[in-house]
Amino acid sequence: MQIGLVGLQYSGKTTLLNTIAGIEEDPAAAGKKEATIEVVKVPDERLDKLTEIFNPKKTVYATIEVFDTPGLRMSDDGKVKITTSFLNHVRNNNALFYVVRQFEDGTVSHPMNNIDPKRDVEFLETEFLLYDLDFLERRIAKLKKDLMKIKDDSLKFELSIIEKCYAHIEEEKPLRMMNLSADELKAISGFQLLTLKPLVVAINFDEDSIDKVDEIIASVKSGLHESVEVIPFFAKIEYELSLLDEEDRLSFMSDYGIKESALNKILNASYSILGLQSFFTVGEDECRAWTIKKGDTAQEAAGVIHTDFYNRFIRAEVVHYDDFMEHKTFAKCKEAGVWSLEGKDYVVKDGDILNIRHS
Ligand SMILES: Nc1nc2c(ncn2[C@@H]2O[C@H](COP(=O)(O)OP(=O)(O)O)[C@@H](O)[C@H]2O)c(=O)[nH]1
Ligand SMILES: [Mg+2]
Repeated sequence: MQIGLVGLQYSGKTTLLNTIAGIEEDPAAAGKKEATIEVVKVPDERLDKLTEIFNPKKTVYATIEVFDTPGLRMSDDGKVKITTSFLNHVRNNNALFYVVRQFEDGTVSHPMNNIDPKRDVEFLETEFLLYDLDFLERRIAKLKKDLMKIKDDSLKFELSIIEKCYAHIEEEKPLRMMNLSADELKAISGFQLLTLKPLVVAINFDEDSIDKVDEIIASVKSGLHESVEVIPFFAKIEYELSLLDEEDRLSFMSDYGIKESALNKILNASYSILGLQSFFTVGEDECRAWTIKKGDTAQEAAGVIHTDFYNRFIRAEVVHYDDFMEHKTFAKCKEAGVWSLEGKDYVVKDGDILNIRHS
């Protein structure tokens, strides 16, 4: 799963990525670096507790790939433009985080010259709408041309959906606001339409604006669909704190009034907008957290571990993490009746501990 940090140049994307990935950065590279991708470990206290109990040779956390897209800059004509290379990076992201800037710093220029996070969000939304509109327009023309040559029901179906999407975007509404059916979504999923991607807005605050966080978030939120999450973070402060040891970091964070780390906020928002959840596998060799979608079945979960487990699935042994922590061994879980043997259609719950039986 890949999330993309997108935004104007100097909004704090690279600082944010360095903070959550624990990278020490050369200040000279600020604002200029090419796109990078980091694999970020998903902290999970439940996995830490399971590790204490099983004492395995190896503990493997779930990971999420975070993509740092090169920022959009002002071009010679004084306009900020979306480039093809930018779009090529963003197209593959499963969810987008608009990183916009509230911090004031005279030494760091803003491509649009003044600080206005709401305007920056609107700018990104408008550019992405225009991109989708243009794409859909060209697709409609092509489908119509093809349909004159051949009568094909699947092409006709596609055209009807694309026209519906086009009409929606013409009203300046992002595609993620449409309630498309699973079939409709499937028909257009290959196009990587930008406004269809789940969205989180992340606002980068500085020390001086901590008091204004709620007010600014409410103002940015007011222009967006209710499904869009808006989260605050403090790139510079948190980057500096990330270089300290854990104890100092937590104590300084609370001094600043920062309740939750940027890493936690980003991961929680990602899991929530993408509808993800975790399950665990445990043993003396390895304790591990795996990421699946909410609603996935035991067989689908098995397939995430190994395709063979999917193909040769027989049953899944299931104990929920909470039950396991109460009883501490599988034998006691069985006695207490909280251990079960489930078939392939069992819907996995967040925090299930699974052992897959396969042939
Ligand atoms: N004063 C201040 N500077 C920041 C903050 N966040 C980022 N910066 C600085 O702004 C510049 C651009 O940040 P960077 O993360 O490279 O932005 P990007 O272009 O979006 O990747 C760097 O010099 C950062 O140190 C902040 O909250 N406060
Ligand atoms: Mg950058």
